[in-house]
Amino acid sequence: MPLERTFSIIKPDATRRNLTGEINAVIENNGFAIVGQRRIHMSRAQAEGFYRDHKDQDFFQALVDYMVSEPVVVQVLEGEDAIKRYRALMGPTDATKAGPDTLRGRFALSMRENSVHGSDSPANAQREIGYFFSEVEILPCTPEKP
Ligand code: RTP
Ligand code: MG
Repeated sequence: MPLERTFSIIKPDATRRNLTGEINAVIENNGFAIVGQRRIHMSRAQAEGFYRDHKDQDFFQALVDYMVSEPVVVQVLEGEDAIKRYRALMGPTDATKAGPDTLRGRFALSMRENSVHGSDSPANAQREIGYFFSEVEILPCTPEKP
């Protein structure tokens, strides 16, 4: 199966609790390579644009307030079947329904403060990666020669 890329965010509740390293260890131990990564403080316009598909939902303003409340870490993850596999590793939006081995099961504080984001489709992965990264900022390692 060819390598696929997905887009991830370590959200404000996690950066605030110094969980970036711990979450990255889980990501890497589950067969993903972090091929792009940057710590940013999102502007309101950036957060609104990123979550534009949710703009008519009642939680939209609270979601934007939360996403601009502290710095986040934006990432490009690479691996086989990365989009589906990272969603599985994250666990469901509602962490009370998330398994103990998932990132949200381990780290989420609430429905909103659920520690991580991951793209939910190939089209969204492409849009979200392009929203925060240019191609020259994404740097996979060269495979070792046999
Ligand atoms: P994400 O986009 O961040 O990966 O999360 P998701 O697909 O699991 O969930 P989605 O439905 O896309 O919602 C985006 C984020 O909005 C916050 N949220 N708050 N009822 C609420 O208060 C509520 N519902 C969702 C969460 O931070 C969720 O991840
Ligand atoms: Mg979503």
